[in-house]
Amino acid sequence: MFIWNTLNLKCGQLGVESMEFKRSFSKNIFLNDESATWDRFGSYSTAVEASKIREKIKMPRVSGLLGSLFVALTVGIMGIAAAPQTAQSANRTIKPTLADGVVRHYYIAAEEVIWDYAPKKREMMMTGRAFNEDQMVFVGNSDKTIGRKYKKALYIEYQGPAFRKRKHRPSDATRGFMGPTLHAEVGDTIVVHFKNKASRPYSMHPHGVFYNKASEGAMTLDGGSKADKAGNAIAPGKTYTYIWGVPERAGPGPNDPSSVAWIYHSHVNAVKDVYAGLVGGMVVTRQGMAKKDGTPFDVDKEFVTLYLVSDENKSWYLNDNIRRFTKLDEAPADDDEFGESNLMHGINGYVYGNLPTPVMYKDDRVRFYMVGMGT
Ligand SMILES: [Cu+2]
Repeated sequence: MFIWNTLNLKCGQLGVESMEFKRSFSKNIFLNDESATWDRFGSYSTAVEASKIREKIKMPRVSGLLGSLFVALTVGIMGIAAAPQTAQSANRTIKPTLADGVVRHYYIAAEEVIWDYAPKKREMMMTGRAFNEDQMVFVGNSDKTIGRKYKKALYIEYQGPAFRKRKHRPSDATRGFMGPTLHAEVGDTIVVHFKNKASRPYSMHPHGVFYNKASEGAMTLDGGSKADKAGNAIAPGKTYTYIWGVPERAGPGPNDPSSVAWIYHSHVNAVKDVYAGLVGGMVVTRQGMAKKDGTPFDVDKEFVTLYLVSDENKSWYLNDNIRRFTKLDEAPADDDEFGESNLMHGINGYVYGNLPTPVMYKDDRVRFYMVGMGT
């Protein structure tokens, strides 16, 4: 039994669906040798969480007209507060979107890495065997084809403002080339401290949540002051603070489960940036339904999955990849086969079943957030 919900989002290129497996459905499936990895990451302690949940439910809920007033007020305050864009000054002035919300800080860098679409080097959907001829079109490296590895730019999460130590989360095992999943409860404010460690300008632009112009993270031609445009494109080496409110409309609707998914992505050139790899998920939990970390308390494990044909022909790094991995100097003109070889049909950046198996246990309550972009 599933619960489905579908949202059609404003960028037009994207649909998000979230699917909840009921307890009985997850019985003994997907148990395999990767379970050990998950154990090492730890699992949720249900007893502790249950007492927190009870406390949470007793909390009065700000809603309706009062809630809207709070949003309007806070939005007004944020509009003024968001102008100074250093991390330090922003930390002092940022308020949660609703009075009982919290401010959640994330430290995220854009970094150039070599990504492997098929690290298991085998077809893992059916046979576990070496790639056949048809599959080698996409994953085979030759003088004229790039193969399974590409230079990409990805969002990488760090522990703090020094951007020195990376942050690791249980969801890392399956999120592949997606950026870290941002979590928030309705009423919170998300603060992203973004550092561009890549070689060209990038940004972070969210769907679903509230932002003023300075935190939109998109190249737009709608006027606006210099301060309004400061977050549009962050130059290499620079840092920027994006402030995103999480009003009620960003959360689940009345018939949704306790959380819904959105995405964020770089939007200097949305198409080229996303195909370069700069995209991540964001989960908003209904007010009163979140654990301390923002994840929904009625779910034990979440998997964010992005179904995307990564068109490496449209990535900023196509020429880099050609020079690095082939004997060509540039993309051959009118060569359909070359173009085809760079269309990577993947889930979270893994092709042919190379996505690490999502592991769940009997009685786990599991939620999949299924995100589709591109074609
Ligand atoms: Cu978008």
